[in-house]
Amino acid sequence: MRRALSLFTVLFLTAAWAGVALAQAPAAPAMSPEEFAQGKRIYFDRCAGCHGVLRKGATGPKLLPGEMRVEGTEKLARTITEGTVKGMPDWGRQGILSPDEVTLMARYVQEEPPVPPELSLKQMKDTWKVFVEPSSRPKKPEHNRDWQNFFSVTLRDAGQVAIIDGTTKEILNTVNTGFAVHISRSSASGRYMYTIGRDGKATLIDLWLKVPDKVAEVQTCSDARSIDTSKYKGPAGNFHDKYAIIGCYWPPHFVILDGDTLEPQKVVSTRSYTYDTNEFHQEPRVATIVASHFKPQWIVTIKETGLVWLVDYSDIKNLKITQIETEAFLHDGGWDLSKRYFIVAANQRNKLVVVDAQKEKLEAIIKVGKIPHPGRGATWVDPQYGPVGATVHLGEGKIAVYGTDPVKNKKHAWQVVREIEVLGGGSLFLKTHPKSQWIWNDHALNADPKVQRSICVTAKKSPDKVAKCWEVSDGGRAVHLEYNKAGDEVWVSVWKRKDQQSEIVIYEDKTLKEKARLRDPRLVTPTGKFNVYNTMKDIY
Ligand code: DHE
Repeated sequence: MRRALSLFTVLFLTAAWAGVALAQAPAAPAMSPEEFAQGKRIYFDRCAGCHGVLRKGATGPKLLPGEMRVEGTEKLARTITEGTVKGMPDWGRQGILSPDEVTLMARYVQEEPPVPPELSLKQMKDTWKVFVEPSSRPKKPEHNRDWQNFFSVTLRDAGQVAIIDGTTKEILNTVNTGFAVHISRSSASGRYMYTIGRDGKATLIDLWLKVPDKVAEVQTCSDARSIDTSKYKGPAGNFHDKYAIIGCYWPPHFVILDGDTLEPQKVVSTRSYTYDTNEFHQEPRVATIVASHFKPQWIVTIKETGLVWLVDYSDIKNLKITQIETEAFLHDGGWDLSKRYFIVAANQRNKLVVVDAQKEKLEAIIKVGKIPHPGRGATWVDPQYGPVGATVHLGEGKIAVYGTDPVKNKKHAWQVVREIEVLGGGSLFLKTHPKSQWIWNDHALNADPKVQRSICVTAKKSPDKVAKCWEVSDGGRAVHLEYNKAGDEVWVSVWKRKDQQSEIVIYEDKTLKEKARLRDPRLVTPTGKFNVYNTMKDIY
């Protein structure tokens, strides 16, 4: 007769098995505390975004110490130097990590990952600084510039953003922010620009000051990618510019802050269960956040659990969150033309998720190409299919165009209606404007240097194939496209290494002719560019 194993026996066997497994894995190579600290910093800067803080994997595979020790330092160093076909950058070959740093990282990932601390509201408040109190800020702009045409430009490796006057093309200020600012978002009024660093430091910039500058800052986490503001006016205009929200990778939570001062008000953990198998997840990171123009509502996407949370900010003491089950690995997204539907990439699932923000439910899931990466996407009216949206892809060279009008174009709604071939994969962003005849796209992460620095345009009138592609510069990566307020210029970053001179190239949209080339020693590694008017109105 089979006898059931006692709990003691099970525990003993499990412990013994774990001990054997551990004993079989080679020991991690020794590291000094200084080397470990350097590895921790480089891991955070370059690796955590894809592999996760706990190294349990996300966009990239898991890097658990036992398995890494089996791989060994030499093989790991080769991968870090050469990258992988699955999309890991060739850090060594690009010269971003020196050979010594590559070896250090190959050793570091064999160590147990350190778990960064959680952050309480009190700890956040301890980092909070107001440089100019709201009562001391100007009541109207202190300059005669068209501030709605300012651009906030990420200077990634300088830990700054540049505020550039889109009309005169002058750099008005370079503002010290968090490390490697990921995005800038405008307040509903447009007067303030909010930035979020990868290190979780948020900065509030007042564009009405004589020289636009930061008026407050706070650190709400140690790893973050998203920030937005309250864009719903409300019956008495009482929500405009009232709140900001920050989405964090680590700790996995979002934080609601006062819009004028960045004083943290409330922290909400995103740790919960995956939408499909209901397994607990320790590190479900906040990916894109967008603000509704029609309701006091933020759309907060939780990457690993595959849940889209609709956060009602009308009463933050009695916060209401609607949790919508969608698909895992949510990443970047934005509104459709009507701003009723929110569309986000589930990038590792090769899908786009569509949420109806009005009815507060999942509307559709669209199968697209390999690793879609829309940024906020591009939206326009197609001659045949009516209102459409589009995404580019990291994994293949195509733009997928899908219908977004379930009322007048029901047959095509949430179906891919066109596939436009571009120069190759590695595309990060595409953009258009209601006044433009073109859809622009980049290929910033393509492996071929010529393609990396090339962009293409497709005509809305004849969208079956790209109309023109060209190299923006003789080096670097051409990345991220943004229109000016009038919708007649397109700005493209030429992102070079920190020790090289990067550029911002400005094209006349109508003729595609180069209009200006901004070269300035202050433009260190420019990437994302955010025009105040277009960001405030969600025009893309
Ligand atoms: Fe981004 C948007 C995450 C790497 C430039 N990026 C986003 C968003 C997320 C995200 C979740 C959506 C924010 C929102 O809308 O609220 N990005 C990540 C990563 O996890 C990843 C893959 C790795 C990492 O370690 O950060 C990553 N991103 C990059 C880059 O390397 C880019 C090209 C250069 C840079 O400056 O870091 C980059 N990401 C951007 C930009 C946007 C963005 C410019 C905003 C696009 C827009 O038009 O709104």
